Amino acid sequence: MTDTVLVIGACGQVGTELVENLQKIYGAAHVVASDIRQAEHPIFANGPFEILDVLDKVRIAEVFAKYKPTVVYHLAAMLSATAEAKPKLAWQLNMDGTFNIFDACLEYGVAKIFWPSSIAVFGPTTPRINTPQSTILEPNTVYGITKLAGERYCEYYNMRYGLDVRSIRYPGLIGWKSLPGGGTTDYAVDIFHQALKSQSYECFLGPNTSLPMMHMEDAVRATLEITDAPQDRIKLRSGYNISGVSFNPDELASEIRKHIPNFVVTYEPDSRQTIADSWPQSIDDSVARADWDWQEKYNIEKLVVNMLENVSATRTST
Ligand code: AKB
Repeated sequence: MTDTVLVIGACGQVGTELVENLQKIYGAAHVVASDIRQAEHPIFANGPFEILDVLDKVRIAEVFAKYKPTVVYHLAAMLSATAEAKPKLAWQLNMDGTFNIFDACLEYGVAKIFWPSSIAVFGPTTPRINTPQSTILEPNTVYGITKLAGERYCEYYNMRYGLDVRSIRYPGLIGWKSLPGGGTTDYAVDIFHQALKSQSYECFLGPNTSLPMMHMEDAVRATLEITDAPQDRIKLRSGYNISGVSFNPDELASEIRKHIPNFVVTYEPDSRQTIADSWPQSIDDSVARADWDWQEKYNIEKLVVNMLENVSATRTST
């Protein structure tokens, strides 16, 4: 029997690309996309779509009862910068929303759930270079606190109730099919749009702020691979470190300049700088590599070429 997959928070940066991939794997009729807002991207017209607020338990029960999903991707969350502006709402959405979905998974017998963690679980006391899988976890952002608590609950629901939950710590994600919103790493997407539009960009992080990043294609593949991996390969039920590529805004700008020589970046660090300064610069993902064969494909050169080609094609077609 074909699985029925439910993607919650489907209209976000990861959700949009994940749904597109899942539709190819399972067939569009078997992929139920849901979000608190109405879908705009044409991909959602291919299959079922439901409005779903993860804080509304009645509506969650309706959607789970209607579709009886076997695999759930719960992506609905408030990201780091927005969460700092609305800390209480961030806690509610990221924590209560997660409990509601985990409980529904148990009640409706969902076979597997993917829950996204983030490099935000790390904090200023964490070793910042090649940050190991197991290390000091003292996040000082509300987003990081919810991701760390969420990871602990992933492990707890697995240990206590047998919920087959899988999770990775996403770095900053860079894709051209949808725009990010409310994150600290968003500059690394905006920069491509502005480079092509005006050959200039004002960056909200300083030039030397190195952060772990990843091309969206790698991130979606990691998400699908960890969710598909045999149960016995998933030895960690909190979040796996995964690494793509690390760079700072100055290095990214230099790489873009190889294709757009007149590109100019100015720097106006804002409150997101403090968040970025509390996160690692690079990640050691040897545990994910050993457990479920994780391997990234994009380095900075490939990533920049891919983004410039695709953002430019999207601009001329709209
Ligand atoms: C953010 O910047 O908040 C996210 C993340 C690293 O989880 N992209």
